[in-house]
Amino acid sequence: MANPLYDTLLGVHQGSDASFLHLQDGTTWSYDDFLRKVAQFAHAITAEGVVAGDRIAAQIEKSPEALALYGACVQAGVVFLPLNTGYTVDELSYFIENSGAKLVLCDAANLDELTPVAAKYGARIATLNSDGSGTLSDAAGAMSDQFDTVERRADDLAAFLYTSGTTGRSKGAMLTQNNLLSNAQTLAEYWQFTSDDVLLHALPIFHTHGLFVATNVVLASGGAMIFLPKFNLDVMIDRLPQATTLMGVPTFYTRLLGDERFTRDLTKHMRLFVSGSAPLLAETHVAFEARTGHRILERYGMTETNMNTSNPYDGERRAGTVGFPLPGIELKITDPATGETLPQGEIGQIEVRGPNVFKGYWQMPEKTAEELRADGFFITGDLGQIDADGYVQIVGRDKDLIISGGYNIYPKEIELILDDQPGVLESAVIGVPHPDFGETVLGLIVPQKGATPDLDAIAAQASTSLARFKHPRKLLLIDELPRNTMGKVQKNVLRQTYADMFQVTSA
Ligand code: MCA
Ligand code: AMP
Repeated sequence: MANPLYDTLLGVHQGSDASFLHLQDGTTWSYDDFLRKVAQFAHAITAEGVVAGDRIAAQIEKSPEALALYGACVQAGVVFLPLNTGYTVDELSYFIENSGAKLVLCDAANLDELTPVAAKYGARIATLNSDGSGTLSDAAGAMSDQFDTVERRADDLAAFLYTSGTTGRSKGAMLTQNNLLSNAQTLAEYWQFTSDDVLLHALPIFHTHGLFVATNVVLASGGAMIFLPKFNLDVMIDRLPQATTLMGVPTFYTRLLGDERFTRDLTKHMRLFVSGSAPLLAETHVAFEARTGHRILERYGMTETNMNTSNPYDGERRAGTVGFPLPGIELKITDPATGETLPQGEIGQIEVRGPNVFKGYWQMPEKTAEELRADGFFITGDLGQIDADGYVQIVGRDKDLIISGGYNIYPKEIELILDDQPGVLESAVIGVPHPDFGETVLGLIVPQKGATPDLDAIAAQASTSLARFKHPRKLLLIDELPRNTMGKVQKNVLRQTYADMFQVTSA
């Protein structure tokens, strides 16, 4: 095969009049409409001098054209690097520099700010706006709607997704064509997707969940998507009757349950609700079933691995678990100290191996070696156990990570900024339970002797360099940080102390 990912997920639909995208304005794109746009964009990026293996960094709003850009990268053999639309210029500069992107795509509203950044790192820049307009679209409009697909091998890179690290520096996870393709095919089969499915798509498309799970599964099965710019409760309730499936983070489900229009009747035609990216509380699972009669199917994945486990489609979907390893994927629980496999039922670190596991972190061989073993097992940083029936349960994290509404936040990145502020001796950033986002960010600051740091000024400073979703929802001054005998900050103690800060109510 010339380009496995393109040929299998996209090329097979060439000439098909079947619906692919139902948009909020009532219009529909067929597969053929979409593929012709993909080809035009492939010409447009090639005309910018981008060749196979180069990176394109894209901070663009969700739109059918943004999705076509992803397709264009696949068809042209270019490595697609999607970026959270919330990232600040500071954050973007790092990604552009680190990835060595040849072309940066942004919204016209951000062009002035990003032009010098792109120039500094030798990248070209073009625009693609939320309504599909922009300099790239203008160029594409004049191009042929047929493009000679660039040859790629299964282990050639298809995408970079940055994931933050415990040191505060983001790492570019290198994903191959086969990482994406094998997972899409496995999931489509496991979750029984067909061309009759219509997926209600309200996730962002700059992360694994919305792009490589939701979108690729639909492409693999030839179904359609109701493609919404973002999660909006009224629109979700309005569009649910036209859908057969929904994929979301737990916040989607708690928000739906919080609305009395979300009833058994509204969902009676639905085939499947999938949840992931963050733990789904067992009480949400139970409340959802009581309200709708559907059991949410929870699965577990990571940027570095796509999806690893899933509750069964036909068997029992067990609340509080993430199900079984997917076909072709091995999962073991090991002792963090020795790496030895632990007996069934014991808690340890979760390791996974399979065609889904990424190739390593871009230009970070030491980081890669720390997490990806020579035998192919990837150390996820999650702690779990396997019950007597084989269900995997995630019981915690070995890594210092906060997941807020499905977005990952690494405390170190925020602590580095807080520590730098006037009057601050040291800080600790923790995740505490939050009724809407699952967890949210709390910043604890220890002042220098005799100093009274200005918390408002500190919050303002943090907001200039960090994306909004990473901002501490609250900053508190405390006398000292609890430490163990080794001098390590005991974040578990802090998490217990401040657990009720944002008062969680049950769904
Ligand atoms: C928005 N805000 C947030 C978040 N989202 N703050 C913290 N955490 C968030 N997740 C900010 C907004 O900028 C706004 O700030 C304020 O919080 C309230 O916004 P609101 O309108 O309530 O939020 P929203 O726009 O409705 O978004 C919430 C959301 C969204 C729908 C839950 O965050 C979302 O779509 N999350 C999904 C993320 C995702 O796809 N994760 C998958 C990663 P202000 O008030 O100042 O304006 S992939 C992954 O994790 C792995 C591989 C996996 O297993 O899937
Ligand atoms: P990311 O780095 O964005 O890819 O996030 C991956 C992390 O999200 C995993 O390592 C887990 O900690 C968490 N995660 C994903 N799915 C689940 C789930 N169903 N339950 C609990 N945690 C999850």
